[in-house]
Amino acid sequence: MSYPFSRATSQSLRAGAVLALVVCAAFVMPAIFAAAAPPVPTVDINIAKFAYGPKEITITPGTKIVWINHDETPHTVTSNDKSFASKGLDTDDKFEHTFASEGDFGYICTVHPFMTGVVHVRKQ
Ligand SMILES: [Cu+2]
Repeated sequence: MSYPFSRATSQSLRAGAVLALVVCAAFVMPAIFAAAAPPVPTVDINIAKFAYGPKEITITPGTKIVWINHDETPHTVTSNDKSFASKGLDTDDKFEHTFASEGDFGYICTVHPFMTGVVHVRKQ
């Protein structure tokens, strides 16, 4: 009499199939949504010769700025309103900040306060 055995096998196969579907959905669905999400617009600001380049920039909300220190000297990116602040950036170090809302964000290098920059965030 193999009926009870095959019934149990069938049930465990079905359970396995359901589990496989759940696992598949858990891993594949987020990937689909991630692929559908638009990429975050990104702008680089270079730090070189004790200056931010460009020193002044206008972006739209949701844009990410990446500051890159090309100098041999450490610099920081420290906003006047303290809404963002990097650590000391060594050569080739990067600091990034995504600007969610509109405003004018002035910033300085705390090591060299004569180094200033400003980010204007404006809806188009
Ligand atoms: Cu500096």
